[in-house]
Amino acid sequence: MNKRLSKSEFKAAIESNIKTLYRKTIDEATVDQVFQAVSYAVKDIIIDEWIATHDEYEKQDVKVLYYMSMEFLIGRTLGNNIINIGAIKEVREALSELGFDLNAVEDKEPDPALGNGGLGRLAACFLDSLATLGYPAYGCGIRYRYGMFKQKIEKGYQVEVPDEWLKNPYPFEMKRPEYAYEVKFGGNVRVEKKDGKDVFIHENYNSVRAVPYDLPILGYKNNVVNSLRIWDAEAITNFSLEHFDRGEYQMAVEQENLARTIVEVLYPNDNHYAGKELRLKQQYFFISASIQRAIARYKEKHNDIKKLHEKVVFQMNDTHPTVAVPELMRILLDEEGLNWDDAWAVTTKTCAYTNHTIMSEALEKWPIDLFSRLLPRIYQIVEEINRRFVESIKKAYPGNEEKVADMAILYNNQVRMAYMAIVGSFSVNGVARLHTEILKKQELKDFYLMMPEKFNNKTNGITQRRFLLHANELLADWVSKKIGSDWICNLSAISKLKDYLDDEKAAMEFMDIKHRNKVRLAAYIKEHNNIEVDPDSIFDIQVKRLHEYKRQLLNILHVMYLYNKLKDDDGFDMYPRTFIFGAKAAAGYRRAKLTIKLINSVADVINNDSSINGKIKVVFIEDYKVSNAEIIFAAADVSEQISTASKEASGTGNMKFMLNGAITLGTMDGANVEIVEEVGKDNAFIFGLSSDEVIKYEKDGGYDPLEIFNKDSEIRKVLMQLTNGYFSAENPGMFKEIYDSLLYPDEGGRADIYFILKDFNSYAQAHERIDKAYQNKKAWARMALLQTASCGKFSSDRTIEEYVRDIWHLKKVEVKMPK
Ligand code: 26W
Repeated sequence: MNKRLSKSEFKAAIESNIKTLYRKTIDEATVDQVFQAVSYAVKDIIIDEWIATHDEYEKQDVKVLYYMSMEFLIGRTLGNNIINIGAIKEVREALSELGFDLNAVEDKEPDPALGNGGLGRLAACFLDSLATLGYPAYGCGIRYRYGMFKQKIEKGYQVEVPDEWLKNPYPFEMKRPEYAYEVKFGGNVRVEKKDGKDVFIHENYNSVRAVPYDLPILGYKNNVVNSLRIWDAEAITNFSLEHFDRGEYQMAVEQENLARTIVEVLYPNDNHYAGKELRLKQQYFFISASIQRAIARYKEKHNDIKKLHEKVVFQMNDTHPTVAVPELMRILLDEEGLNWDDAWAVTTKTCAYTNHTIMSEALEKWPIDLFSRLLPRIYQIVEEINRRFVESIKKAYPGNEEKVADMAILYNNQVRMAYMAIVGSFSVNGVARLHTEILKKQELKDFYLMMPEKFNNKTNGITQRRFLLHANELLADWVSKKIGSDWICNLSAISKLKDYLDDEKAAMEFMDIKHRNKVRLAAYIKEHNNIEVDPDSIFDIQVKRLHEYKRQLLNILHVMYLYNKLKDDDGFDMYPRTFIFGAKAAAGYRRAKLTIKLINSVADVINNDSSINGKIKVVFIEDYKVSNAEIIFAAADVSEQISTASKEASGTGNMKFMLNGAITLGTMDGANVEIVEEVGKDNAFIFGLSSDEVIKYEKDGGYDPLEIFNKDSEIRKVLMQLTNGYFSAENPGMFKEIYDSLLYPDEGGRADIYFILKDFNSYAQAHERIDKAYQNKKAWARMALLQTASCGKFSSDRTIEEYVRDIWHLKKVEVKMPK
């Protein structure tokens, strides 16, 4: 096996691990135990490269990126690690000779789900690209005891089950107690004069010890191993039994509780701010620990803290890590003794901020009383940042009090985190061109006008190594056979496939692979849902978090409409279609959960109606997650990207589908715009309002869904079925809430705020175009192949190179290993 282990050595390592870990022979071992044994064998190989990488970083004294994120949705790592050390063939054979199947062994790994959706998965793709490109970087996050919940569907309803990913020891993590730091909460700040200077003393606080665990992040066959550092909390128990009477027992118990609760669970909200105190604790906990560590590391080699930004950059993944700004200020002021101006200059050259959403309900605004009680010293610093910023607004716009109200960090008894992130950063970026333009022209217009130089776009990307090389082996091999394997580390090379667009044999092979992947997904669906689906039908797939703006509701209403047509209209026919959904709803998001129930209720009726000859099947895949996503993307014909225009900042699922040859059915939203630009508008199915139209309706009104309801009998029929028990005979009123939301104004005075009825007909027409297009097999194959051939731009390698060029300014490092 590559340079260091032969197949037989690898076999020996697995057998020896089984022996030392479980006191068993390989013949007695379970697949779970083999998973552990293989993982430790792989880890053994990784360790040397891990050490070598960090030695090289030390030696070259490189600038380091700290990617700060509450979420890293890394998914299973064994398979990717084996690919990245270049040993997939050897390991597969070694295991097979020992009587085990690599895929089955991989299946035993828990999916580390330390993230919700887009933002967390993006962070994971970025780490993959950073390591592959050889850039020095740490991911900084939280070691949640429970990650994203597992979803069970019971009687059509979502049920949340805790995700115990640490039930068995996770073989790839390494505890690093030598880098533990104390993090303080609550208490009060006393000011003392010392040598004529104010000294701020934090007292009566509660504290925990933050202890890091490192996960190796492997570059592709380049010996680079970066670290994802996730922080665990432990109690600081340095009390002795004699002191119980002094109230220290109580203190110790409190600290135990604090430590346990801080890292207990990932908040399962995506795009929805809930304002929970524990969440703010989590934020400060991992940020304070990460920054303390970054500064200590810097000081090992450097004595001028004013040059921190030359060796360190902090990228804040959305506003969740924004306390980094005042925390860095605190350390520079209180611990390093800088004056305000110097500390501020360092901070604003070190911090950068990425915005991932314009949904107003996602914006973090912490109540001042909560914030100042939990983080008293940090709050003082925020006040001073705000005071100085308000002064600068007044200077820029004399006499304009409205600007102050619109832009101040502290306003209305709230800390507006996005504004603090912008003010404290040297770079502010959106995640797709349209999104960045909306930030500049609408949401953050005032900030853009005042500091245009900070704003820039970085269109998201995905790693082709997970989402093609690992997820779709058949296609990956085929692509490499046709054009060589350059695409693995340079996705733009995949455009060479365009030479095969009019090669019928190649197009047939491409579609044959798609078919085999559809058979694989069909088997997964049979096993998990007990539904038979036909791999010859069109696989039309929408997988992503469940959110009203993503409009799974539009999709299922359209399925109902098609079903009605099949039943009512003798002249109507359609190509068989399998509509596949996968989505988790936040546990407290009632309407999203009701939409899941609706999808399952519609599926029940349609799948059991033999009168439609199986023309439509509807499948809701339980527990959509990174590991089954890989199977799903590979099998898709149609990629549903149907958010209300302007609402989806970028989307990254759209890119994963494209990479695997699925054709986009979408609105002109997020990165869809750039996908269409790459494939050409004739090779995508685009529908619906533009973002400008949506924004105009939102501002000026003028849209009344009742007009559509009254005019259009087919839409009306579908909506009536939400209230007449057609799909919920046991409880006819069950979906009334959804019906009402589409027709009657909400508290904000608007109905159908995501323009579902407005876009319905245009969506239905796009589906008709798909139905027609699919029947021309040759043309469809060409179009599908063109998707894969055109996705070069959407590699996260490209995205990372742009971040490096414009924001981070890192240097590539080469790691050589002895042969
Ligand atoms: C405070 C609650 C909360 C939790 C998560 C607010 C906001 C979030 C995330 C920023 C939501 C999110 O994941 N946004 C997604 O980010 C992706 C990566 O940039 C984009 O592709 C998606 O369009 C965007 O919805």
